[in-house]
Amino acid sequence: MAEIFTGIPQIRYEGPQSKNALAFKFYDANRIVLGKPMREHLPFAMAWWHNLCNAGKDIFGDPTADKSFGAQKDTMEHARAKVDAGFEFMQKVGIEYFCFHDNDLVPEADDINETYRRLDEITDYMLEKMQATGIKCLWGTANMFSNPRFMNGAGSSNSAEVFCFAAAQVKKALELTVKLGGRGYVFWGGREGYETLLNTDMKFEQDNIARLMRMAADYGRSIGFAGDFYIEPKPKEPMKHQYDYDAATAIGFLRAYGLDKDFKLNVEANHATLAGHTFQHDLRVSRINGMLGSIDANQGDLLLGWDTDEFPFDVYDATMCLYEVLKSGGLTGGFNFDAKARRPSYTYEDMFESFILGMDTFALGLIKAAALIEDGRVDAFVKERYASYREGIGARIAGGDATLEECAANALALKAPAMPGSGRQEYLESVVNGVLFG
Ligand code: XUL
Ligand code: CO
Repeated sequence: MAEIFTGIPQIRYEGPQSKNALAFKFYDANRIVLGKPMREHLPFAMAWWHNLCNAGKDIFGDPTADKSFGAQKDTMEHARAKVDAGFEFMQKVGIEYFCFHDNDLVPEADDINETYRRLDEITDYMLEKMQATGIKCLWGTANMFSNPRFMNGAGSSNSAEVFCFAAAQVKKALELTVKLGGRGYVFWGGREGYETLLNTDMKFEQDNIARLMRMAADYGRSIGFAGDFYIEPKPKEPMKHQYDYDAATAIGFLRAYGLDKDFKLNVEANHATLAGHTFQHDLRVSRINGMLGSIDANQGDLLLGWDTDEFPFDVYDATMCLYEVLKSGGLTGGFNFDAKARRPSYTYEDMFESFILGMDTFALGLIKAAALIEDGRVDAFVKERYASYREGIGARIAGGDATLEECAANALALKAPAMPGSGRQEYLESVVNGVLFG
């Protein structure tokens, strides 16, 4: 099989002084951080859809990049060419995982039976490549938002026929995830939401989404899927309002429907910021609820109100992300670059340089988060801030032993509380700057 990315070498670590655009400056796979090599802290994944399918088309313009990889678009030959390109790419950039939607892999046929057949054929080919290279599947999912049948959602569709088609896609995508040894299975609620409540039975739609997820979990376990299911929260886009708005909403939903034993969250940076949170906020909400499973690593543009899916370069955000991941004891999933090069960055070199940027940013985030934890001043400050709950009435409150009368009696005896202590935000921010740039 002919090389596709000719002229692009194996990407290697050359260190921060390197000026070589096609080398890592910070991602050094074998460097030990907090007792573990970087590659184990950072199981990076390539998103099939952005890297191999997206050619820069937007609502105002045609594609700018050529992702045909020498084949006629929308044929099985093209599907195979994408496999060839994908595996060559992952090997050259040195990432060990990929994520996929069913229809990233093959063109959808008019008859779902034929789509199933195409999926079987392409995953046989992928499996051969996986065995030859050691590259693995991080997670699979079904695209239940592009086809017009899903205009009103999948699990939340008003049409029971559409619900069945969604179920058929989930069933197959789960089987393929098991076949490819995927660690996880994702539900991103693409159009699981509404445009207007005037035509929407919100309760019924949410009940039905939960029914679809319950069916998927039961079926997945019955065919030997031992990994985690994930919900990927997003507040809006494409729908005006999506049911899995943010981490807190998704966790509430999972608990309300008894799905929290099978599901965790796949937190995407740009989705958190669209919800009006920081990336770290949604990671923290997930972590403290034992629900932080996997991450879609990208970033948005805070001046824009949509999902730009940029490759991450914000080291502050990456540091705070890795801080949450380290405190969580790692991920059951990994870091999927659900990110695309900007439309004017349309060359093969841009594909590689995008991943180098993203991987270097997260490597820096890991190094700096470990340094922040080892430095200890932020953690010590937070611990000290709540010191009043470690003795006396505070310890009784924190232990769940105090009554309302007892607390009130304490207040009456004090007459007025002391000032609660400075929050020292500016000091803490300067500690972070010192760790990042000192
Ligand atoms: C869309 C998005 C999806 C999911 C998988 O915003 O993030 O690509 O990650 O369906
Ligand atoms: Co995503």
